[in-house]
Amino acid sequence: MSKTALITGITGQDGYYLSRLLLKHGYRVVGLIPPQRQSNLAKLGDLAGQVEVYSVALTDSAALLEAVEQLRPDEIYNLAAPSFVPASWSDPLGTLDLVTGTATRLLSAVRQVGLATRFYQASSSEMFGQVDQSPQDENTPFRPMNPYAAAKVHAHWTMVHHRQRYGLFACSGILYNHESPLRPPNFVTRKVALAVASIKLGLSDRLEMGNLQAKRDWGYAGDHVEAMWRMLQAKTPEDYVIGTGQLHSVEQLAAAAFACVDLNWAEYVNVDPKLIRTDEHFHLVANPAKAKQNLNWQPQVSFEALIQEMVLKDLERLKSGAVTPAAP
Ligand code: GDR
Repeated sequence: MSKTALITGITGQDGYYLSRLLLKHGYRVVGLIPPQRQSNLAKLGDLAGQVEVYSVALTDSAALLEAVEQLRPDEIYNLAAPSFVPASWSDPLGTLDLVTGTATRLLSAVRQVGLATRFYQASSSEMFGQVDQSPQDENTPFRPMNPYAAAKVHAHWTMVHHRQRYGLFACSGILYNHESPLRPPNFVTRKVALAVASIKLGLSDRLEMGNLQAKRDWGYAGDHVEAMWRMLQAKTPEDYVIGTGQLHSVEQLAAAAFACVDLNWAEYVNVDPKLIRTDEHFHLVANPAKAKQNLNWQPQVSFEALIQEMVLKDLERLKSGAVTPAAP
């Protein structure tokens, strides 16, 4: 019999790649989608007709309990969260409620229903924050620097408590930045890809950026969701750092993207001081050795290949009118 997986945040980037992977493995995939977000299902594109939708408010404990009782999932992937980090400063409490509240309600439902449901919590490298060691691994302390990261730390510990106290098979994937053509344009990789494609087609003439010296460990979303799935197939529930182990600066990202269309980034990129973050960090890079050893997981798509895929996709979308050009 096929396994059932529930996914919160199914209409986001990771929801798409994870659904695709689980469907490939023969799962019945059910998205737990709040009623007001049903229209987002279209974002799943070709997968929309292959996944089931269960309409439920993620703030409603009783309704989530009922969902777990009815659907009897083998696995739950809790991906739902506001993902644009700076936005958490304008709504710290809302961020905490959504991130921690959803994880706590789902874990509590799993415990109450009493099935052997395996639980994945989407944690973030942002939890490490102001690090004094690089690269980071599963033993690096958390020193979050913004409300988003603090909320993710709380959700992470809630998951750990459920594992320790109630014996749940629950895992946390501490994921570094992971990107794809499905990234919304407010994130830097997609912002750059769309701008480069727009400039190449003569639809824009410059790109305003924040801190060009900020560095990130950028991987491919398709690779990172594979790690999520492998965590829940393992013998024991454990937490894993998932990243490429390679740091690139925003400047290197811009240079790589412009190079895809034979342009020189320095002729088009301006720094806008308003886009520079005050809570910036420069050293978040993964040591994914544990994932390699225990899960046999390794990233497959290089930084350059990822950026090229994103730029080419935006060129295609602009030519077909599927997206509007980047604002100059
Ligand atoms: P991040 O992603 O905050 O790391 O969180 P984002 O793409 O927004 O920023 C990456 C880095 O680029 C710098 N930067 C800019 N960023 C944006 N968005 N726009 C700009 O113009 C710009 N110029 C420079 C940023 O300062 C930053 O250093 C992502 C999200 O997916 C989180 O949900 C996830 O938890 C973490 O990655 C791991």
